[in-house]
Amino acid sequence: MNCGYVALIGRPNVGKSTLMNHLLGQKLSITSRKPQTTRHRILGIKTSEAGQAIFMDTPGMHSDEKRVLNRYLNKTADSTLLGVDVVVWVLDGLYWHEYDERIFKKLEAAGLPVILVVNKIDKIKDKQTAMAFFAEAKQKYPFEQIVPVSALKSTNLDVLEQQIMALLPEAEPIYPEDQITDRPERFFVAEIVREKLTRRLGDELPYAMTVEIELYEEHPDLCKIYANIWVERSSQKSIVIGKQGEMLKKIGTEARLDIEKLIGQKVYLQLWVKVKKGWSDNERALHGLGFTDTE
Ligand SMILES: Nc1nc2c(ncn2[C@@H]2O[C@H](COP(=O)(O)OP(=O)(O)OP(=O)(O)O)[C@@H](O)[C@H]2O)c(=O)[nH]1
Ligand SMILES: [Mg+2]
Repeated sequence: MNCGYVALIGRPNVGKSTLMNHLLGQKLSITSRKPQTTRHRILGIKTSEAGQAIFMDTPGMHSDEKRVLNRYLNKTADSTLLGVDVVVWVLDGLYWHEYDERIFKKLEAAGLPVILVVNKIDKIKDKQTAMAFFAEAKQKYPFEQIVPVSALKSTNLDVLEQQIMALLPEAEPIYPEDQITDRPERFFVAEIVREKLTRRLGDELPYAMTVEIELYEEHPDLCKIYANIWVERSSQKSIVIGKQGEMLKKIGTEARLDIEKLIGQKVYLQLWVKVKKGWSDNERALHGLGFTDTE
């Protein structure tokens, strides 16, 4: 049996989290149209007859390092390259971005086997251009494989999974076969609330929004959850609450339904919106909200 760690890396919004969820056959990592949706490294464990692949979804790598939060996200993505066995580099379609040069350098330095995944092929109509792009990519870097996929439609993911498995070292599984992640449920509860906020209000709310679980109480017939939504300005607070509280109610309902699915129990969810000025630029505030390490 093969077993090992697989880093999913790439620029924001290319579909890393969608890819991990579809490889696992379970929604674990939150996704949205807005870049920088993923903020923490998220482990997704897939055990099959061939062995165990431990995927690590990472925040997108990007060049804007002006804010403390952005630097934190890049550091998290970079540090994932330490201690993994295989790297899966995800691209959105058939083109390179100027920041990709930096990714090539990081990969060269890491010296790990790399699979290039060209994602969102459901949007690519021109096969000739695709073939030319793959040939060019082979010249650019000694990729182990170049695999076109559609993460969203689960196209070619079985092939990708086989290629990944073949590159993992021979080893016994690290995690029990029924375990799919290493984070507690309350972490994913906060993430689900953040997904609903990002999907509904991503354009209006900058990255300065985060979710903190204040109370998580499991009763035999109900799980009681209080969560704080932190924003930077009182104008953003009004946006989240909406006219007569309508927006917050919608977000709360959507989140509650997903949380109930995740934990398999009825949920009472109470959301509060709170203002903390300039948190995404203040190291101490970031730490207070759980961004405590560069894992
Ligand atoms: N058409 C199409 N869209 C996709 C595909 N994979 C992902 N997407 C969409 O691309 C957007 C970004 O997907 P994510 O999975 O959140 O991207 P990400 O790379 O994790 O982004 P960050 O966490 O921000 O770095 C979402 O709107 C997805 O639905 C695909 O194969 N085809
Ligand atoms: Mg993501």
